[in-house]
Amino acid sequence: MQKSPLQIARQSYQPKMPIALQGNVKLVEGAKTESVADQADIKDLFPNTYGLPVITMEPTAGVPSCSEPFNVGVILSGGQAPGGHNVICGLYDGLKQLNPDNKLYGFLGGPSGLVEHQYSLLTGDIIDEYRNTGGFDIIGSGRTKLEETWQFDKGIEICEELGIKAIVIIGGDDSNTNACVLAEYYLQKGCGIQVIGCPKTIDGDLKNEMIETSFGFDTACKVYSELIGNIQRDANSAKKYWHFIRLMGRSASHIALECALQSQPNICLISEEVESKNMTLNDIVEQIVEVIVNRANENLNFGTILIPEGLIEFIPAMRILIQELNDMLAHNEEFSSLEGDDAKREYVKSMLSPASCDLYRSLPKGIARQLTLDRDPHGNVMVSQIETEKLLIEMVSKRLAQLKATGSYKGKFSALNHFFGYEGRCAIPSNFDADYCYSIGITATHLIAAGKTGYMSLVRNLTKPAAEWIAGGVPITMMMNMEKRHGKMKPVIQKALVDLNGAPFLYLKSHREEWADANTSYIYPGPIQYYGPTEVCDQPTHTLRLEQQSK
Ligand code: FBP
Repeated sequence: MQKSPLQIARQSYQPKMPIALQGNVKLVEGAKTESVADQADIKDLFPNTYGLPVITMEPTAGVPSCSEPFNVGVILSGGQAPGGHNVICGLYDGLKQLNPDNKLYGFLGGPSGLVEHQYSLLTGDIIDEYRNTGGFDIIGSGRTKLEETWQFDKGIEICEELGIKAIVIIGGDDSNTNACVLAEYYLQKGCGIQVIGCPKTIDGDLKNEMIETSFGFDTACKVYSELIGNIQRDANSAKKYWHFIRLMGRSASHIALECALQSQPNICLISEEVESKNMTLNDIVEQIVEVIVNRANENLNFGTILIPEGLIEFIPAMRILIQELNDMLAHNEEFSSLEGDDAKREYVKSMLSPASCDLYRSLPKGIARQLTLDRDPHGNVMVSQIETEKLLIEMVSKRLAQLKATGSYKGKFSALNHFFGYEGRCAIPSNFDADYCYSIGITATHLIAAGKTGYMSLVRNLTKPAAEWIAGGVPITMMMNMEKRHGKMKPVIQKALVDLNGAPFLYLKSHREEWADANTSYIYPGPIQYYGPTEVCDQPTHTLRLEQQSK
């Protein structure tokens, strides 16, 4: 594989680590825990993994070692996030440090690798190729859900064949929920296989009292913010375009919010606020139009608007429409067999409630079609495929034309659309993500060596220098509550949406009028720096800093 000079340099970067993980480690158990809500139900469903204590790792004398060698299997689950390879490198190094005969197997293509017995042995040569690199290509990822007992039993078969003592699942909230279900099942079966989760997702919505941030969020937001900054400088130079920029993040608006804090755009929509204010699509359009008109009055016919990818689902009427479509399209062979967009459109209209039908008809055809595309494995619409930024441009443009006709708008409106998602998910991890992920991997090894199961690898105190980070384990049941999925109540890790009373959102709220109207208050963050002064290279996200400062 040919490499750029930066790739070569990054291969020998040694991630910074907490003092506690630099030598031998002892595990200190705290008090027993409770789930965040629905304690009786969660306890009932997880009799063996409920109430476990939080674990903290402390340095102790001696060198890390274990006399009996053991094997571990690792799975990458869901969307790519920068740093995943370093979790695996940390796991590998941690295992070899404990006993050079320990082995690490990678299950290929995500959770399906466990079920279909697709795996490869990860050797030192392979691991070295992937140190501090972006992507999940070392073993691949996938979105198969591990939720049925026949899948769990197939997992036992392969683990017994390969002598695997523990499975590490690197994933988001759903994958870690499934990790806990698997841990519980294996305890009930008495097969002795441990399961440990690791907190991954660029979306930033796997966080709580214990998990300060999911890995990948830092790098992805820095990449998008660089691109937004570049666009802002272009906008401010040419002074002729409005840029509508949609950002990945699925339901939560954490990415859009963080990018706004880093780059100070003229407008940043936050889905959670739209929902709390019960805003319609027209309300959102009016809000954008007001800023455009005000800026046009100052002869500023340019600007930037950040749009979270999940926005459309947070508009109450749209949510009802999408829910109706989800229900209608679930395993609907009649719909799938229809030929052509027009036939499909007519079918959908005939099946919707009158209110949803009116809304569906009012949407541009392209957007309406995107709403009926294939669902994800959870039966949800894939928001990454809905071009909300184009919908907003079309609606804003129509509204401005009306205002122009009445003489209340005299500006020029020329808009460009962008969608940033895949550009950031496999970037070379920032120092923060490279360090954080490596520590998550090492921590997971210690949890396994100590016989723990049903835990998520935990590294916290992340706004401090890496040496002061605190490593440990958090019982996954502690993060769970009951939620409705496919019409049934299920135990799931609670997803963290943007907190409208939280410091990051309040910062945006207190500055957005100034950012909307100012000639320019843009920040141009520039690219991620890997080498140089610590205040340039090692800073965590604004979100993390503001959240930790407000505690
Ligand atoms: P995870 O939740 O699995 O980490 O994936 C996040 C994400 O990048 C979302 O931001 C986005 O909506 C989705 O994946 C896109 O999925 P796909 O990779 O299947 O297109």
